Amino acid sequence: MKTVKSSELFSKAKEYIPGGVNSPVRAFRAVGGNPLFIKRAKGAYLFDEDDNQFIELINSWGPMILGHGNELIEKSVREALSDSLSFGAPSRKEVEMAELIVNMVPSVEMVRMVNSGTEATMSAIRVARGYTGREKIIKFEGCYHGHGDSFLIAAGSGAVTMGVPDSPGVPQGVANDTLTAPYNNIEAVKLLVEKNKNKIAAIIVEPVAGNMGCVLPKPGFLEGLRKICDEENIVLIFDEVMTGFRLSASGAQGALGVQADMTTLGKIIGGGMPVGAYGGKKEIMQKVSPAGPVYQAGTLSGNPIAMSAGLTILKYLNEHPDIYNQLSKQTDYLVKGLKKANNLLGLDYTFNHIGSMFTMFFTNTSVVDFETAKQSDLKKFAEYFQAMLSRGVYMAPSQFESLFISTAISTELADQIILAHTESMKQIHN
Ligand code: KE4
Repeated sequence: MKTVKSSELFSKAKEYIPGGVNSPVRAFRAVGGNPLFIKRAKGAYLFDEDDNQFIELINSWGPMILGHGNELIEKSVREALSDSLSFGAPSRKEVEMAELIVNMVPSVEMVRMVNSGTEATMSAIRVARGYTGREKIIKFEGCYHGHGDSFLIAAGSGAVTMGVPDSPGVPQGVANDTLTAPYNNIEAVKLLVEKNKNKIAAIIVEPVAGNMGCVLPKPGFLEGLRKICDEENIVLIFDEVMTGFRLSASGAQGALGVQADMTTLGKIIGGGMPVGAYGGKKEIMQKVSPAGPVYQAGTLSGNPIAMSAGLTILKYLNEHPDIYNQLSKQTDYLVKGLKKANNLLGLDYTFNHIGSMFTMFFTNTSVVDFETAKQSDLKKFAEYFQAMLSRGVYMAPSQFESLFISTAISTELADQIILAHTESMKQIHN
């Protein structure tokens, strides 16, 4: 596969951009080799600067659920362009967008638009702290909520001590207020709550985890969190930046039937444009400036071009809920084919999947949290990633990411992925 132009671009990029990329996971550090520089995309395909073509299972980390170059979304953006790119003043589309999100996500009664998932989660915990007057939060190991200081925290020693910074630059003072528990471990949460009585403002969780690979909540886990939060007056925040409008027209909450007090959103709601949002119960959201004292702001929040793209994709998903059954069926077909190929090779790697999200873990243990996800053979994963890339299938360059199916993945393309997978697994297990 020719990669001359990508390699040249990567060398130049590293002179001007840290690591040559604007987001670390794109640098292929976990899989080796140089990243490919993408020139354009259409439907289920990415095309790189050396004109290599790939069937892609990243969907830009979630947003492109309708595939690349969706005519409706692009038309709405083109039409909006002639009215100027940004006003920095309230606009009709922001009201329409807020109303649509409130109508689509039952637990959201009010919503504030921001520009990324990170902004959404940072803001949500500030509001939860302002609303409760408490300072500590609980997050789960392996869940990622963006790069806000409060979230870049590893588990402290023992399950009941404070967190430790997971990155230089995160002050211990911030880490002291972030407690961590293993995903799916409700007993650990109860212990933390007992040890920090009336000090915990919020529990933030990915209702279906995608950032340690796809990990599903065990039956009773989310319900257990809901119960604890009700009993202890803790704000339950579902970080649905990834699952929002991915697992159903009302996200994981709609698919799994557990409601949050606050919800953070991103990715799909921008249709590919930079958009995030946080929302929840009216009594909580009324705390947000200028309605209330909790400050949060943003120059490009509710940007009219981004709202045009977001309105178009959300309206489409809201009016075509059958899409989710179609995506689930297609994902089931693909996962079945991948599993069958593995079985014929005597391999029993673990698959986790729900709706149009899935991950194959290079371990045969069941993966229910970050510790079990980390039992995966990362060297094997890297070999697999490169083998698939060489066969024209572009996957997430990390074992600890979920893959996504878009509506552009037809049965024919799924068969091509299964074939590439079969050949790749033979190659790396010889
Ligand atoms: P952004 O700030 O990247 O828009 O969103 C942060 C975020 C928050 N919450 C969840 C559940 C998320 O998955 C994310 C971002 N997801 C990663 C992919 N695992 C984005 C890819 C990247 O970091 O480049």
